Amino acid sequence: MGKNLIQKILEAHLVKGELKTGEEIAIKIDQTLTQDATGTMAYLQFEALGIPRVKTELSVSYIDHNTLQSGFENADDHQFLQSIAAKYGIYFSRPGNGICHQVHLERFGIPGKTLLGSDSHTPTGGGIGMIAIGAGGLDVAVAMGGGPFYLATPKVVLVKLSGSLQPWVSAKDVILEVLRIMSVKGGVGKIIEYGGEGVKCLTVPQRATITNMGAELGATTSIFPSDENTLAFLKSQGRENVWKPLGPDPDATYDEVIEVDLSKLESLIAQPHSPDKVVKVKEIAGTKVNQVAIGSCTNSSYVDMMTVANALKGKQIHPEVSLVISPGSRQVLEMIARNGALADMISAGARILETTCGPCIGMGQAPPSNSISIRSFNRNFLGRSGTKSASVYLASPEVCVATALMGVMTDPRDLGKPISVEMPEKFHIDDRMVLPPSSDPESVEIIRGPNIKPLPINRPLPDTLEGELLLKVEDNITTDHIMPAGAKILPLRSNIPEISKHVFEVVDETFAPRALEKGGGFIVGGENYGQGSSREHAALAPMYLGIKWVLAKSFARIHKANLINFGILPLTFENSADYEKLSPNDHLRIKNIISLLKENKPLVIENLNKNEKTIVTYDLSERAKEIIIAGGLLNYTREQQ
Ligand code: MIC
Ligand code: SF4
Repeated sequence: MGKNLIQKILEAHLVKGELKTGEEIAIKIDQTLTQDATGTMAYLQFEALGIPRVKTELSVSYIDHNTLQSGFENADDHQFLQSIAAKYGIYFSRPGNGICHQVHLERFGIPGKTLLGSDSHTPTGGGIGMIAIGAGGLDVAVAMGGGPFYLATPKVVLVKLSGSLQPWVSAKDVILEVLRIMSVKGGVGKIIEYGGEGVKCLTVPQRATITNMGAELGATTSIFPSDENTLAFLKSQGRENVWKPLGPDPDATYDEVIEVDLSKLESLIAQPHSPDKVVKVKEIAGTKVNQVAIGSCTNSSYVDMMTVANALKGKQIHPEVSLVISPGSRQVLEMIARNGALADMISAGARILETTCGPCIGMGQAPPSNSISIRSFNRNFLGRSGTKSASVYLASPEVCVATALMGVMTDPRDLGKPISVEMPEKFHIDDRMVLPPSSDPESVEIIRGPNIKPLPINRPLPDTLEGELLLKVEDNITTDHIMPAGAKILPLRSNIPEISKHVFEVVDETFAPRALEKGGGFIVGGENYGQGSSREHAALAPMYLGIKWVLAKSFARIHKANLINFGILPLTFENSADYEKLSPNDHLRIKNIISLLKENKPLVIENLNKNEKTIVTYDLSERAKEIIIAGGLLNYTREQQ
């Protein structure tokens, strides 16, 4: 029987298990990436493993999230990361070099390889034919140490593209259409493989926009075949030597097939506060907009920037709109600076930001109260922009620039003659902002500023857990709800005692102090609990606050793995209707946990206030159970060593 592309790459990397849907497998990881917001913790964990040098083919540490440096914290983290990279054999992409996913695609991605990154948008690498997966920092630390990555064998969905994109319609509209069809939880437990005639009209950066935002489907990753377009991109980056053709067998089979006719697509937009609340731009055209932001790892490629610059050339943005633009990499910024496009942006009134995540993660440029902001980014979760009362929409750079010019939401077709930007035959190549590791690691001193606090260590799981239900939340709770980011909180990523004070702050400001006062407790959630980012702080900080289990209707993949890694039990209802039976402040108890887990039997929550019982189950591999019983992956790995 023919194989699909995913089966081929997974098989070539299989270390343990069998490729049967739902069964746990372990795969070899060729490359890793970290960014600074998750990296400090990942490298502290790598240190704790006691391995002298990374064992991957390539590991890169990027600085792109925390670059505001409004205090000493970010700058201290940068020094720590630079010194630890030099010591342990990791390439270091300096602040200013660009957003990890874009730089990795441009300079390091290789078709057919596996990439594990401590950032949920690592699947951007799928645009170049890699299996690129987002994970918690601890999983990435283990992979850097040569350990395999464990995952449940996903289903493979073929998104079959036909036709070609109409003028003014772009890659963002393709992924928004897939989000409209599948929803933010439609991809959980699945990998999305793109195929069909339509892939031929998409360049690597366009494909990367699509695989990047596949993270918003909850999918494990997304991938495109490696073909002539991949070769052309690698050639233009001076890296054609790493190209190889890769695709599914002609008789490959899939668990599900979704068809999208590119010719029929028009400009789409995701409404607040979820990337799947997608409508046609023309349905809401005319709505007044206060801010437009163009950039992020989703839409800041050379062609995106040139399209925006061409649309702005010789014009002025609307007087009531603030337009901010952040090119994705130094390569792109330097190219548009040299060819004059940057001057066209500046002249039109755009505010130019560093080549970093910036407003995407609330690092500056928070919009006004009750305003409308439209962004070429990938997430519009409540409060993520830094302004809780703002309404954030997501759309293509084409829609964004048209809106910035008109002051109201605008279908870019209204701008008239379409803009066509060719992919350059040669990109500007200058890797001097990527520092190779030291050839004399012994001599490297690791620099630790006062914001770098030691890792909190968890205790093994007790047999009886008793305490209070501290919080009950609804469906689709994101990691931005659990562990908010933004300019005030992100600098605390290497300081768990401090950052823990902000857990669930957007939902309930009393959560963290109550958890501390009561010595911990429990959380109940709805469907798709923990969707969004890979930040392990959404598990690590609750662990620090003493949270021992989270009971939800279902979990998002990365967050569930992070809960396990930090020894928090991810429980699910045997009967979803029991969600109604539990209320905040209920006093709860579970007994005989260890033996029941080992026997794979359901657990019973006794509600001591209401004198009721709730049966709860779990979907945990034997390894995951052992990790939780040990009190987390670090304890478990040490025990194994
Ligand atoms: C995000 O887009 O939410 C982030 C910030 O890049 C996160 C990582 C983090 O929280 O540091 C992600 O997507 O994993
Ligand atoms: Fe950075 Fe935003 Fe991309 Fe996350 S989604 S890596 S914050 S640009």
